[in-house]
Amino acid sequence: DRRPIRRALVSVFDKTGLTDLARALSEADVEIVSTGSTASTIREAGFAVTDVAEVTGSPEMLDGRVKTLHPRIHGGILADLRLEDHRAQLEDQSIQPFDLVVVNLYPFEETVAAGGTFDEIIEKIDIGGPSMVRGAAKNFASVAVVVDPEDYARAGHAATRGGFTLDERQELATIAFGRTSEYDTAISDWMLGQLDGTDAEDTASALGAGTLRGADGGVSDSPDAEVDSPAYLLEMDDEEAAEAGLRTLRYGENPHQRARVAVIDDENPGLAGAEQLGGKAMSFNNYVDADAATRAAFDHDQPCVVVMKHNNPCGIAVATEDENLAAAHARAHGTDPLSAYGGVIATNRPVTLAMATQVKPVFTEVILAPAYEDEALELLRTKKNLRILRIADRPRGGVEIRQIWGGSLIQESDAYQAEGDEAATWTLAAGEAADASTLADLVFAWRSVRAVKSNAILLAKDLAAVGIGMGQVNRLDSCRLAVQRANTLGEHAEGEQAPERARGAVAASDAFFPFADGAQILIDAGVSAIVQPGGSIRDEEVIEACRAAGVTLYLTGTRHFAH
Ligand code: 93A
Repeated sequence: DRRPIRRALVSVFDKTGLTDLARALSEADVEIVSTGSTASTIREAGFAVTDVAEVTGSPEMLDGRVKTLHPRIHGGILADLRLEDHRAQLEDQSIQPFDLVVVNLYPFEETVAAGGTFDEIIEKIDIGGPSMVRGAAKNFASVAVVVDPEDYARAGHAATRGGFTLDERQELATIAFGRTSEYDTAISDWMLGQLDGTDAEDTASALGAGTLRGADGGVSDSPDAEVDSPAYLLEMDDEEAAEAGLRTLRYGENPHQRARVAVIDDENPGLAGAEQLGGKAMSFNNYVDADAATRAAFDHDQPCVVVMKHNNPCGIAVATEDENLAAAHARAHGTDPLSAYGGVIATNRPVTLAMATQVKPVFTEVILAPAYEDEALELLRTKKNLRILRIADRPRGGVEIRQIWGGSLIQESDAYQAEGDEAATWTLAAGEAADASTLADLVFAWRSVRAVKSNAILLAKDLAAVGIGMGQVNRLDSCRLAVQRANTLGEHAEGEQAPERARGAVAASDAFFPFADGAQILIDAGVSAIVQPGGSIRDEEVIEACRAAGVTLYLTGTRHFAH
């Protein structure tokens, strides 16, 4: 399947190795057809060469923009010589076929790198060269194509040995398409860099390019400079998205926002690829709350139930050793029964029928658990809208990425591995050491408070939150809110007053009290013990307030902000 080389088209910008190639081809009696300065270089070296203009019958035009773009050239490159009909057509037009095409392209990349002007760079976009290369590569059945001076020696050698084999021609064609593809990518990247930021992004996503260039907006050799265009993640069609592990959501945080969810690791799909056992499709906000809920539930080693609303727990409780999960759910629901309406429930244990029976009457958006007892699942499935998800046991720790303007924040996830999280390491700063049940509540409160958006104050009693103050811009207000919610939201019969649950509760604060005033609010409400990191320059004032009231105060030395 060798094809003898009788006629070669040679058009090279870089003349490296050209003379040696011309010599080898001449010695093998190959006719060389060449463009302007390629032809003159060969001729000056003393070898015979035919000018392209002689073949086409028309002169180079438009400052060289049109040299080889002619049927007498491209017919000779593209004819499939295995076909009788193609051979006949060439004969009709007296076009002679080429057996070898040797081209290297205008130095576009080099001109950009050398800081050429806009017009210089545009002129270095080779049109005729890639056309010949692509034509010859497509027609590797009949033609051999060489784009790399490194391969000239091979070409000369092949000419004397009866030509390249089919396999060799196919390999050369593959190299050739690699080169034209690289060349066009360089052009496309440079063009994109000529647009201003907004246009570049729009254009990139309209092209489905998927990548944008680095901050300099220019061409970079380093693929590291490429960043994923978030717009592209929404713009690609559903089929493409599915291939990339993306699923289209009905909408985003609000109905006018398009949205998708991406599974990063098929092996560990986590929440993003969790198995849904019932209910409507998950929404964007469902995922946000489900994420926070599962994290909070798996922060606890004991059986735990969390009720999440708007990324904050409105209920959280754990079960004691001789209790079942339903007891924890009842207490978590009891933290704030009003807000539990429309919540997302997560647990770190299999859902029992008893728990499912309690969940059923409460309007709930999503329930997530590592497993469901058969009867529990059957019962929950009678609620057509309730999204039921089976999740793996959620590991603690890992790495998390949050997007900011122009970049990302990357950090180790917060987890209870920090020094100071073990009660044994806490410092008793005021009052008497807590008894076993108070200490258990303090440990529960400390483990739960980090699920609350800062500034966070969590009041707990009997292994359940009873009052949560979340997301306030000062700690004093979070203390007020925790107490107020503890004393107004407890379950009570109609017409009866809500139980004053702050009295006798314990309190956890996610970060130190900058002043004694916040702690004083808790003390006045009757909390029996407080756990907080400490570390404020006014720690002494806080300690003194607790001491004066006989309130137990532990310092952990560790804080757990959640912003
Ligand atoms: O200007 S082009 O885009 N138009 C053409 O028709 C054409 N034909 C060959 N560029 C063209 N070439 C390129 O010219 C080749 O890719 C090669 O890089 C260069 C060789 O020209 P010369 O032999 O005059 O140095």
